[in-house]
Amino acid sequence: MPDVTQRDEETIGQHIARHGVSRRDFVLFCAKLMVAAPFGLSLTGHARAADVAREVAKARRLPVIWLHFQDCTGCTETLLRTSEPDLGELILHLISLDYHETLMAAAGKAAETALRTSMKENAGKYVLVVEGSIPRKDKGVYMKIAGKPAVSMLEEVAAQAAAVIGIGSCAAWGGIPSADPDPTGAVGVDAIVKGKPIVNIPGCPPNPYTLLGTVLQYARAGTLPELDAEKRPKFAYDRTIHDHCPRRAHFDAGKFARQFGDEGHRQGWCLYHLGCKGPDTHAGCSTRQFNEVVDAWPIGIGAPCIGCTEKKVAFRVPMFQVIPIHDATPPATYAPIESPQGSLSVPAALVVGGVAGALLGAGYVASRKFSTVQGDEKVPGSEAPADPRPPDEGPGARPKE
Ligand code: FSX
Ligand code: SF4
Ligand code: F3S
Repeated sequence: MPDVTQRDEETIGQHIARHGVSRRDFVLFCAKLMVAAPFGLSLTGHARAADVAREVAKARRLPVIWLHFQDCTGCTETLLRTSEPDLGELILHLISLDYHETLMAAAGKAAETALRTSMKENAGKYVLVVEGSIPRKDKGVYMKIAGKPAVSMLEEVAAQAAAVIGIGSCAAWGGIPSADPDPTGAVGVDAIVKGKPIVNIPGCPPNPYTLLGTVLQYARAGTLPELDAEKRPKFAYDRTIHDHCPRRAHFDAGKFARQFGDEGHRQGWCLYHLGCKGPDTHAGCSTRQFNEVVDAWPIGIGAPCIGCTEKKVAFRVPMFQVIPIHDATPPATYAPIESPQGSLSVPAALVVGGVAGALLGAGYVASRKFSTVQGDEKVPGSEAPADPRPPDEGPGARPKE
C-alpha cells in the first residue's frame, strides 16, 4: 500500500511518476475506465486511452476517507483484488486514501489520529466513501467504533465532506443486513446524511471502475456524474443486464435452462426460468465484469442475476422466483435484409403514403396495447410464466406456495 499519510498537492501524473508506475499500466487502467464509462463522463469522453490518461494525470489526488459499517468488505476486495497486482497498487496511487480501517496499518488511537488529521487538513475537500449499512435501531447500539455508534461517526465525518459516496448495496440502501427480519434497523447513507451531495454505487459488490470514474471525474473537474432517481451514476446504471447479456440470444430464441445442471444450463442458455433478475436490473456487469477475469460475473459462471443493484429486488424478491417481463418481447419476424428497389409514380406514392399513414395509426394503437402504463392493457406475455420447476428439488426448486 502506498504512503497514505502523505498529503500533497501534486497531480496524479507527478505522483505516479515519483512512484515509478509504468505508463503501460496507467494507460491500461484508463482503457478499462473508458469501457466502464463509455458515455456520461467528460473525463472518459476521448477516442484514445492515451488521451484519457493525459486527463487523469492532470487531476490532483483526492483525499478520501473510507468508513466501514455493516458489510462483508467485498466492496474493498473488488476494488483491490484485480488479477493484475500492479493495477490494484495503481488504484491506491490515484486517490489519497487517508483512512480505511481494513487497509491501514494503524490501529486504535493512531487510527483515530489519522482520521482526525485528515478531517482537519482537508475539511470541505475530502470525499467520504461509506461501505456497509448503518444500524439505526435501539440508538445504533449494534455497531460502535472507537466507542461511538456508527450513526454518530457517519454524521460527524459527513459534516465536513465535500461529497459522500455510498459504495455497495449495503451503503446505498441497507443491502443484506436490511433483509427481513432486519435485526439492526440497517439503512443506507442517504437515510442519515442530509445537505450533502450523495452518490450511490450499489452492487454486492459494485464495479470498482464506477467508483473510480466518479472520484476521478470529481478530482479533475469538480463535478459529479449525472444521477438517476436512485442517486446512481447514469453512466453505469442506465441499461439493464438483460440489454447486453451474452445469453440474450437464447432468451429471444426461447432456449432456457430449467434446472441447475440440466442440458440447457450446461449449454449456457438463458437463466430466466432459474430466477434471473437481469431484465429488472440496471448495472453494467454484462459488459464490464469483475477482477479483470473474463466471464467473472454471476451470469458468466452460470448463476442467475439476483438484482443486487436494485433496492426493490435484491434481498427482497426470493432468489429463484421468476419475474414478469415488462418490456415488449422481440418481433416474431424481422425486416428482410435486402428489399427490392424500384421507383414510384406520384399517384402510387400518394396511395403508399395513405397506407403508411394508416399503418402508423395502427402501429400507435398497437403500441398503446403493448404499453405497460398503469390502466393500459397488459403486455401480452408479460405475466410471469408458470414455474416449470418441481417443488423441493435442490437449489433450483420452486418455492413452496
Ligand atoms: Fe455490502 Fe460491501 Fe455486498 Fe459485501 O462490504 S454490498 S455485503 S459485497 O461488500 O457492503
Ligand atoms: Fe441474460 Fe438473465 Fe436476460 Fe437470460 S434473463 S438473457 S440470463 S439477463
Ligand atoms: Fe449483481 Fe446481477 Fe451484476 S447479481 S453483480 S447486478 S449480474
